[in-house]
Amino acid sequence: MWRKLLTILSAFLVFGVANQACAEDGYDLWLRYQPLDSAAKAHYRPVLTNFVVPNARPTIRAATDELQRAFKAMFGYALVQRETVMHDGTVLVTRADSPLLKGMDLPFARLGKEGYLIRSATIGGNHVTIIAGNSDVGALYGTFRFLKLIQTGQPIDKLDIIDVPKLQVRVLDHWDNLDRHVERGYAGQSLWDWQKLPLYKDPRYTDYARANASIGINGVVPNNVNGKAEILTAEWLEKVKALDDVFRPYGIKVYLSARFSAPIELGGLKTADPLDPAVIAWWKAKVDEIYRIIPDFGGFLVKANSEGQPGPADYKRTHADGANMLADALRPHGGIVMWRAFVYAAENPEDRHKQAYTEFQPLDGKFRDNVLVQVKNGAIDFQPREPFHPLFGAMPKTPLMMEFQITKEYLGFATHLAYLGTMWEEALEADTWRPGKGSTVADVIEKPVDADAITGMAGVANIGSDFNWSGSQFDQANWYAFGRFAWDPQSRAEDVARDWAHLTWSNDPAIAEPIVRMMMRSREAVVDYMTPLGLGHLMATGHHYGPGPWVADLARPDWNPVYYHKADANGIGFDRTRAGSDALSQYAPQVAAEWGNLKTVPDRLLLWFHHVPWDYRMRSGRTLWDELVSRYDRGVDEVAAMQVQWDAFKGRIDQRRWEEVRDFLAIQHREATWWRDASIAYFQSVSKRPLPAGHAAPPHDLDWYKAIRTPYAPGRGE
Ligand code: BDP
Repeated sequence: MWRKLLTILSAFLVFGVANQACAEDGYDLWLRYQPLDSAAKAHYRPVLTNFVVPNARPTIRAATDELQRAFKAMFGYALVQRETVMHDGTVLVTRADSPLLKGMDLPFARLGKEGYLIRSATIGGNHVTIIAGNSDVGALYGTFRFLKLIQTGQPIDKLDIIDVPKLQVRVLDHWDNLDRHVERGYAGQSLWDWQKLPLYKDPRYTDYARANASIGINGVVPNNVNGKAEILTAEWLEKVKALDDVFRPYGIKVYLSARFSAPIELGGLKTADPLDPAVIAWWKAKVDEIYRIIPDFGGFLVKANSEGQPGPADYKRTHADGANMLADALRPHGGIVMWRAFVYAAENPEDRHKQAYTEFQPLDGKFRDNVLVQVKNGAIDFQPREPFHPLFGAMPKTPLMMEFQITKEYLGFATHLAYLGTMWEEALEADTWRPGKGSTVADVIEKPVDADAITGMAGVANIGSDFNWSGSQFDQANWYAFGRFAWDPQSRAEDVARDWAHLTWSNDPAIAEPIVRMMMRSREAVVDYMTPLGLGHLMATGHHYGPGPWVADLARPDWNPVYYHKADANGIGFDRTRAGSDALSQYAPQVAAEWGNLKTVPDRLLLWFHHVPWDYRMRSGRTLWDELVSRYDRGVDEVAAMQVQWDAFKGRIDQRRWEEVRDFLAIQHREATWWRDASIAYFQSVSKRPLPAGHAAPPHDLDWYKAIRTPYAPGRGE
């Protein structure tokens, strides 16, 4: 009787657990390791029965732990672990110098520090799979790639793969404050529970590190660029060290945002002048202290003289003076400085588009070689669409790193489905024409300015305490894509989307392919319903939530949307040609010629560079006004189409994630309509044109939209 009860009970438990495993919530990201069906198991088993752990170095251990975790989840039982001797079906995760690889002619010379190879081979008569790099982290990256092959149902019996990252520093910038508020964060609070660190290390830190390592991210800046100096005190450095201890096995270095005035705030000095000997000595001592606590510390990220942050200009010094002083302190330890070029001076009446170039370009060649200048993809500020930043290609003697924003400050926060891979691809494949045709932004950031120069890419993270990490299921794709583009800036957005869709949703093409199509069109939809035809910076004040094209009363001219669209009775758009601000002259002549000419400028950048009459005839044959209205509607229609597509997946995707996406799409549709209606109501009040036939009038008058207030929208700035 008892035995019977136990059987029933255990059956219930097993059933309960299995059921739970099916109830996905997004926590597992793209590392879901779904159980394989018996055909797939039978297919893989001969190649995958055991693995060798030749040593217990932490990174190799992390790799084999991952292998085991994945194997258990996908196959339902553990791999056999061996010490050295190999058998058929062994996976060998190791380094180039392993005695087990002795006498084999493997192409390690091509792998650099972090690259890997995956090779099906025969050793001592046994069929084995070698996953190896010159470093342990190479082997770890290879392991994740190997697992991806299985997750996506690829064959693994005749492998010959080599992959090497094209950029060295692949870093996530968290805009997280010490009180856990995340500036421009829409995924809950900061992941870093500073209050409980260093003694309590949330297991999520390990899962975060796994996710990063799986896509090759090798650096983390845990604190905001608008940072407090306290992070540099001994008490906080101990907390940072605790994070670093978790991240190290995953090949991830910790960097810190450094507040330029820290010598005053923490050191009690009267100045932070980068040429002052006491300031230099303070930073040197501080850096030495950091390395005593965190020996593999990566270096500093600095936002200086931008949006109220202190910096070298406070002492009439240049950005190079400031960056070099920190670089000198870091150099003996191998640390670097990532110095941001996102600057626009408070009193400068120059077109904001031009200011970073004006300030930085003359400093080309003046930075120490352990400084990277970190440049946003566009010259204004992460808008849904911007032309590439004119600094790319214009500082050939200075390592420039790309800064993308993964968090969607300007693309609908967490709820709008907007895959950013297409936006980044557009920026990276843009031709700078410097020095000549075919020199894309990707080429500029990839090609070291000299043999030892550093290269890199930074992404402003979209990660927080939400169970799904990124605020929405689809925003995980942007974290994933960032890693892929940082690894290889020539990646194709569609391939990346497809990989992600397979890993995250399903290997069934009937599900994955429509998802890829949704993703590929999604960013353009946002552009259409928020800022079509090259418009930009039209959002409401402060939190940047919702439309505010009418805003004209902010302290600085270039904080006001009216500054950007310049709509008046005659037309709309910012004239950046020679007749206007001449920002175009900061680009190579060929680029300036193409974009400066109404006949050749692409529609997508028209109003970014030109002020155009409302009745201007577009390529479509419509007037500019009619085209503008139809773009707004096209954007909203696209969201409606995504809703229809998603509804068709009902019952074919796990319930909880499906419902979340369905509801978020409904929010997106409502907000897209709000953007469309408010923008049309406003621009019509200026253009005084009737709406083209077939396009509905906004349901409310302009004042109604202007009166909308959302003071508690998340992610506010500091
Ligand atoms: C803007 C954000 C602001 C950031 C700033 C930056 O609105 O919160 O501090 O960029 O990049 O996009 O420093």
